[in-house]
Parts: sequence; structure tokens; C-alpha cells
Amino acid sequence: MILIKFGGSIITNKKNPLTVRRSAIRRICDALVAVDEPLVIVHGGGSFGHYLSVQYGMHTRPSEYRLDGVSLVKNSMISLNYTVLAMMASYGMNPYCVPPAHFMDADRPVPKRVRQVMQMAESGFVPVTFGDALWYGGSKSYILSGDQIMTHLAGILRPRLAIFALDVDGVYSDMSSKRLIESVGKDKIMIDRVKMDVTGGMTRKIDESRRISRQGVRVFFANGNKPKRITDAILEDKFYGTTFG
Ligand code: IP8
Repeated sequence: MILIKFGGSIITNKKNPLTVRRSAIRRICDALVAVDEPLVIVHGGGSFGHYLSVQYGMHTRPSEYRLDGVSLVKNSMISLNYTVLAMMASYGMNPYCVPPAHFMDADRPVPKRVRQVMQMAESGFVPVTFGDALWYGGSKSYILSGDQIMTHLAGILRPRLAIFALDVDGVYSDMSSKRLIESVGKDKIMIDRVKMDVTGGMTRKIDESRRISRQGVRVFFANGNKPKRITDAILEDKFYGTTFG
């Protein structure tokens, strides 16, 4: 099984609130139809969930956020998710919507529910989940990042490969020279902490990828604007980007 996250900056236009990058989603779907192996998709929030989370001061920490804010953030993610699902369906990918509330209890994954996601993928569906505003319990809610979902799913489902489709080629050693780090081992790497958003941007992706690779799952960061790099990794074992583990 291959686990793929479509980054919010690939599937939405982060400069324009609530705008989908349809051509980018189309290109990714067009490439992925060639994959004949179970797939599980996670997608991020981009100019939908992130834009509104900022407006309402919402973060990953459970807190008593404004209820109207939680509703709006969640609704925006449902709307983005519907567009992703509809486009995947038009490519005959048989997407199956799995909102994270299906497999999360407060901030913990429910293993039995997560394993059902694998069964769905093995039966021919492509389960699609997403970063979301989640009810935590009582009067608290929080933002669950798609990056964290990747860690939750990878830990239980143990995919052959976990791929993050980003709007850059991978991890750069610094933003000025844009020297690509091809492989991240156990050493601590220093990165520019420039790309932050409510769920932590590149820093969180690297932290989550380390967690995933420590569990023995190979992680690959690829440029989602060049989907052939994703299928080259899946089909040919050729990696142009950054691998972890
Ligand atoms: O883009 C965040 O998911 P991410 C989702 O994967 C929301 O960090 C609601 C901001």
C-alpha cells in the first residue's frame, strides 16, 4: 500500500483564499491512475482550512475555540475534500471519503478504525482523508494536521512508501542556494524555518517524517507539480526529492 499526502500548497492556491488548483489535482490524478497498488490519500488545508483557522485563531492545541470558527473551518475542508473526490472520481479512481472523525477519538487514532481504511483500500477503493477541525471532547476542539494523520496511518498500516507531495522539490539545506537534501538519516538537520502555517509547515512535515521513518516506513518528499516524480518512485523505485530512512 502507498500512502500519499497531497499538500495544501499543491491542491490550493495559497495566495487566494478558498481557491482550488484544479490543474495540479488533474495532473496528479492523471499520473496516479497508472498505479496498480492500493492507495490511501490524505490532503491538507491550504487556502481553505489554513486561511480560516488563522482568521479564528485556531491551532493544533485543543482549546475552547469559537464554535462558529470550528464550523467554518470544517465546512471549508468538506468543500475542498468534495472537489478532490469529484476530480478523482472523474479519473475512475473510486475515491471513498473517510473524514478523520471516523478513525480519531479526541487526539488519538483508533487502531480498529484505522485498519478498516486499509481494508477499504484493499477492496479497490481509494480512501481519502484530510486535515480537519476536530471536536476534542467537552467544549474543546483542535486542528488536526494532515501531516499528523500521515504518522497515525503509517504507524498502524505500515505502507510500502509514504509520500508527501509538496510545492518544492524536497528539503533544501537553505533557501538561498536551494541545495536539495536527497536523503535524511538520523542526523539533526538545520532548515530555514520560513514556511510556517497554523500546523507548522515544513518543520512539522520533517518531524512527522522522522517519526514515520523511525517506525521502519520509507518516506519520500516529492514535488507535486511534477507528478511523474511520484510515479517514478512508486513504479520504478527512482527518487528525485528527499527520502527519509
Ligand atoms: O494542511 C490542516 O491540514 P494540513 C487542516 O495538512 C486545517 O496541515 C483545517 C487547517
